[in-house]
Amino acid sequence: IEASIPSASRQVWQKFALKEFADKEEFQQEFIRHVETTLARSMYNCDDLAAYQAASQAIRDRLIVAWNKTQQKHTTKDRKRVYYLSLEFLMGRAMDNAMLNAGVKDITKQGVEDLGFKIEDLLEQEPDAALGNGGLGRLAACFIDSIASTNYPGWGYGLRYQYGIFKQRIVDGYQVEAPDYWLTFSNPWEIPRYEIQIDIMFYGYTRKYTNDDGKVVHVWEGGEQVQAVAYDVPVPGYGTETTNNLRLWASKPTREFDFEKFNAGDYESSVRESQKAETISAVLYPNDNFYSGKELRLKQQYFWVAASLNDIIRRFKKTHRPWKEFPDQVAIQLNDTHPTLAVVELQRILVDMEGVEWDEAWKIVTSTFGYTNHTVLPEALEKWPVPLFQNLLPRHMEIIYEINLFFLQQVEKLFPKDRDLLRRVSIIEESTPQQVRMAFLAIIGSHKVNGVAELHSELIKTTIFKDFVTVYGPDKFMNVTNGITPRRWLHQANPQLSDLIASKVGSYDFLKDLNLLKKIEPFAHDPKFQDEWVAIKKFNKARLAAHIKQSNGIDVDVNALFDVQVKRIHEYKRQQMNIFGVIHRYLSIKALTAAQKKDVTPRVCIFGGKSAPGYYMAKTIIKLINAVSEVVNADADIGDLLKVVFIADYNVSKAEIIIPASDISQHISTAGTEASGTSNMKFVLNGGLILGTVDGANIEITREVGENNIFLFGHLAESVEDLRHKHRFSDVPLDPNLEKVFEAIESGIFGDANIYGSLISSVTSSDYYLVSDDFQSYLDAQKLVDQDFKNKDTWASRSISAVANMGFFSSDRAIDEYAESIWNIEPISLD
Ligand code: GLS
Repeated sequence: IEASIPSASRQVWQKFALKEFADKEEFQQEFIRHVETTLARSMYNCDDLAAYQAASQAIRDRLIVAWNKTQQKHTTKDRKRVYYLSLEFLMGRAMDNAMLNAGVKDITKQGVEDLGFKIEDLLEQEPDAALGNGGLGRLAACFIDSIASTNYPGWGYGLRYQYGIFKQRIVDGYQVEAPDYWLTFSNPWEIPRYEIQIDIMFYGYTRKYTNDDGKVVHVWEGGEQVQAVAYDVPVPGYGTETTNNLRLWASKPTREFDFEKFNAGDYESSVRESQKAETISAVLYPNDNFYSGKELRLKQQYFWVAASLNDIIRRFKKTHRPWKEFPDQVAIQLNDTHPTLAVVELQRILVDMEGVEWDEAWKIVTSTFGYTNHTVLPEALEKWPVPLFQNLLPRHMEIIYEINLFFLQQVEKLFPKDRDLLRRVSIIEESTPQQVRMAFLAIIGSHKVNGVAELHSELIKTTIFKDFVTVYGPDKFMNVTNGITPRRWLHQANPQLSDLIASKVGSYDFLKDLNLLKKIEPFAHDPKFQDEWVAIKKFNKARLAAHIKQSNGIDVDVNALFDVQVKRIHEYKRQQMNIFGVIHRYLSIKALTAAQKKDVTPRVCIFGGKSAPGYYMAKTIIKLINAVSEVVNADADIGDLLKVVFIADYNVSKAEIIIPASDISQHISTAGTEASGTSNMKFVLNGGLILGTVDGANIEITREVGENNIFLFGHLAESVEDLRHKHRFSDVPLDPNLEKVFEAIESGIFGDANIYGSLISSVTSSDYYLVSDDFQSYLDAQKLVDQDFKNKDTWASRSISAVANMGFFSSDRAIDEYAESIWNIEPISLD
């Protein structure tokens, strides 16, 4: 390596190599150095923000020492690595996690206290890195935490959006979006790599010629160029020095951006061109589980995929191995279909640029990629119109046709004369215009395809990808049930519960081996342990109550049952059913006598979540929740028996406050629609019980914690199709309780009923999400919750048992499964 220092000089380097700070004083020294030099401030003008920045710079320096060591080790070991390609990394805040994983939490806490600050105040200064929409993006964040914590060599690749998911305000009950410009103050957790610049081309044309060896060579040229610049985010593992890398790409104009115009004095239009380049990575598309076929989105995808592959290949080439060994060194995981262009791009690089034969190249490609599907919802499946695709990426379009041709020939051989099968599995959908089916391309280009919970993995084999099971056999398809990192979702969000568990487990080892939670099960019926357990829940509820008071001005009673549904607002997740249930509860309480009211279990119904900006129905649901909240909370007949709260701008850092405070959380999607869900796991891990449908990971949670420790209701996935059919072809009577709820809304007690017309008619006409079919069963389950919550001891023991059995849902377990059965990689120890 050219830039390496000659051996003779290395001693000096080693002598002065940066060391990790070992104690409080060393931290303070670094802190003050950053205040005085990096920030150019002093003790006379150091506010909480400056203190946060200085502290995070000091911690970041420490991460970089470990990061350098890790990268050197991984380079010299030269073993296979995994690259996790995800358009979303919903990281949240970094500082608390960095302190914990780097093992400097106490040092930092005491260190800043002596200097006149409180650590909690500093942590509050950090904006969330909200580069994702919901579960899919947060899963990627948990996964890279686990890859580092389990010592696997692996990088994440994503986009460095300047605007993350929008900020949500509630105005007059409606969602209003504001841009999330999260980089106002420099981001201490990223290292710009201005030297890593990669040219990316769009548009242009293709041509071919025959070279001197008689080989046909394809060229793609004449397009627009932009540059990808790398920003590295260190990802520290917990309880290990391993610190991996998350590389995020930002788009910049190329150096030669339009010299002609510039020289001709047309500065404005030359600058406009350069601004256009920067918009590629400017903003995250705010849709969850929904495809919107915008050209800029396809540009983002190609930009990110091309930069990442270029980087991966550059690293591979340094080892001077033959191409056929590429899959022995590199595993690439496609997080949903968003990075599927990588399949085509790798084939293009191998065939067009590196002169590898098509068949050999295709073998390398398919051995390299794995594809994770995250949804069966038809509206979420990516299909790009051929004309748009062809214009933006002409050579890629040709290669896709070629891949499709070879694939269909293979199918034809296996199933001669089945023309309909060929039509069904073709990458190109024969519609007008034709469409490129990205999921099919991802399946054909990968050696393994996985779903994210058992039911979901079965469903993809029997519904959307059925024909591919026919073609490839069942072995290509597998399940890896999602998981969550216990570092953030237990220890960081709920430090007291983590401490209590540690007192029984005997150490914090459960944060690395979550199955050790089993050790608390013998204490499920221990009154003293129960008391401590319940006191912590109450503390967390008080913390949330204070937040609610501050943000909504609503007083809630911490002794009431806290019932929480926080997630993206979507019809399939059925927040509408929840709010209809709340209205039913409200009407029921109002009909009670004073004596009867004494038996009511007081409840606080808490909602949170963002709607996609263009999703009318979801926005109407938010409006209804807020309208009900206003009426119910102001009703003197009701008092503390029922409160309804919509917490605005739900995000990762709010989740860390909300989740530990729940008694019951709702995961009530129509059976078969929620691929997995991951917040369900977070709630149970924090001692909350679930009210849920037989869907996604709820099913495996039930298996692990036992049927007594979860409230299940509703129709099963296998009945959904029949029920929908009935709604289409006959008059299904509306559930009578739901009818009363609709009458109440239509009477205007929650304001202008016209606003909710479409919400009601979606249930009364087709009821695609089976709200009416499940409503009675839902109310019954709710009744059981009310009754059971009265028995405090039993409730506590169920909560403890449930937590004791959550070991399976660590993302460390999920990553081990991916490593073993898809990536074929092994951990590397740093010693
Ligand atoms: C999602 C699913 O909807 C969730 O059920 C799943 O838990 C998550 C991670 O696998 O992926 N798919 C999606 O498009 N957004 C999601 O949150």
